[in-house]
Parts: sequence; structure tokens; C-alpha cells
Amino acid sequence: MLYTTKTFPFEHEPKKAEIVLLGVPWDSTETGKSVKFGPLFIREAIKNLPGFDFESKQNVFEKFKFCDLGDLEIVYGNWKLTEKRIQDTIKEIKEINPKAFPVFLGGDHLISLGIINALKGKEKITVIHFDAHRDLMENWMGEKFSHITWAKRLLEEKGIELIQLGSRSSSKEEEKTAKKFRIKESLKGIKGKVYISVDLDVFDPSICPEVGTPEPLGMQQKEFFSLLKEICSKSKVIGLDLVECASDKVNLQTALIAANVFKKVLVWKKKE
Ligand SMILES: [Mn+2]
Repeated sequence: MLYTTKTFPFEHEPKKAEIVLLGVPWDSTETGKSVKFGPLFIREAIKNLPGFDFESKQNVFEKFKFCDLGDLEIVYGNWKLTEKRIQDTIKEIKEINPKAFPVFLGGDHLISLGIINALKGKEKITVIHFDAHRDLMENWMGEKFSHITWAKRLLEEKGIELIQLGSRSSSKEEEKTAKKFRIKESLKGIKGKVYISVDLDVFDPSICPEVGTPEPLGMQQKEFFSLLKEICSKSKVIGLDLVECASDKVNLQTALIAANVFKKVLVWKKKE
């Protein structure tokens, strides 16, 4: 008998899993507090999560088969090589198990660019971007690939519609870009394939204080979770990331909230 523990009470091999978890501890472009240990502490929070959901009376750990792949081995300071590793890893996951629902733990927000580019196929997808910031800068001190510029790079890709929710910190340039690309700020009319990217600084700093770059006057939990429920009920969610978690101890709020976002997506997500 092996009395050992893993992230989930019942772990399955990647081929048979319905939910696949991957940490991406990249934070080389972070301009605030380090978010390198986000995957570690969100994972610890998931371990302590009760699978049973009061509202729906279902246990998410019984609803789905899980597999925790661990963390991606990143190339510190080199986005090009790290992005290639992100894309190769996602490609491999999709080859092993095309139906698996991938969940990514960050890391700074630049990782979402590599992830979304790897996940998108020929069909149009909607990216729902929860964030205090627009992340639409053309460059950051000359650097085109940063956690502040990733959404602008994403807009340059084909077949992506971007919806930004919770933004409250921006620049003149970013507002111009938002207008030019007709970025939506509501869920009106959403349908089809949706990818959800959650920068935890979308929440008010009183709720999620340990983030890379906190911004006052943020979203409250009630508003956030009702939007999340609406997304899951109206569209087909194809992936989720939880980024910018700067927790540096176990059981701090930000990682706990991130674990709850993960759980609620699984509660509301339809079983294939
Ligand atoms: Mn942000």
C-alpha cells in the first residue's frame, strides 16, 4: 500500500483524464511582485478544497477524472523558448487526449498568449479576459512580449474575439486600441467556443491582495462568480487560466480564491 498524496484524491493518467492541470511558473516579465510560486500555492489550495458544492449539491472530484501534470519546465528570461515549450506541451496533451479540458496556473499573464495560440484551431474563439488592466500596450520599454502587452499581441492573431471584464486601469493608447479593435466589455451575445483567462487582480485588493500589480476598486466575488456562471451556461469553455497569483505562503486569500474559481468552472461546466 502506498500512503501517498497527490493534488487530487483520485488521479488518472493523462489519456483518461477529463481535466488536465498544468502549472506555468513563468514570471520573467512581471513588473510587480513575483508570481513564480503561483502554481505551487494554487495547487496547495486545490488540495484543501472540499469537492462538494453547496449550491449544486455535486462533488466536482466525483464529477470529473483529473490529472495533474505538474509544472512546465520554463526557460527563465527567454520567452521565445518558453512559448515553444508551452505550445509543444499543449500539442502533446491534445494528441494524447483531444477531449481533455486544460487548466493552467500562472505565472505572469504573458503565458496566456502562448496557451491561446496553441489551443485555437481554425474555428473562431472568444477569449474572456478578466483583469484590472487591459494589457494592450504596444510594447513595454521596447519589449513587445510582456504581461502588459500580451492582449495586444493576441489581437494581431486571426480568429480571436476579445472580451475584457473588470478593467479599471489603462492608458490613452490602450483605450484607443480597445476602440479600434472593438473590444467588448459585456457578455451580450456570447456563444460558441470560449477561453477564460483570469488575472486575479480583477478582484478588489481586499479580496486578492497577493497579486503582481494590485489595483483598487476591483470586482467583488458576487459579481465575478455570476459572470463566470453566465459564461459557462451560454458557451463551450475550452480552457481556463488563473494568472498573476503572488501568494508566498500557504492558505493566503489569492490562491484560495483561484482554487474556488477553478472549482466553480467545474461545477458549471457541462460534462462532455
Ligand atoms: Mn492585471
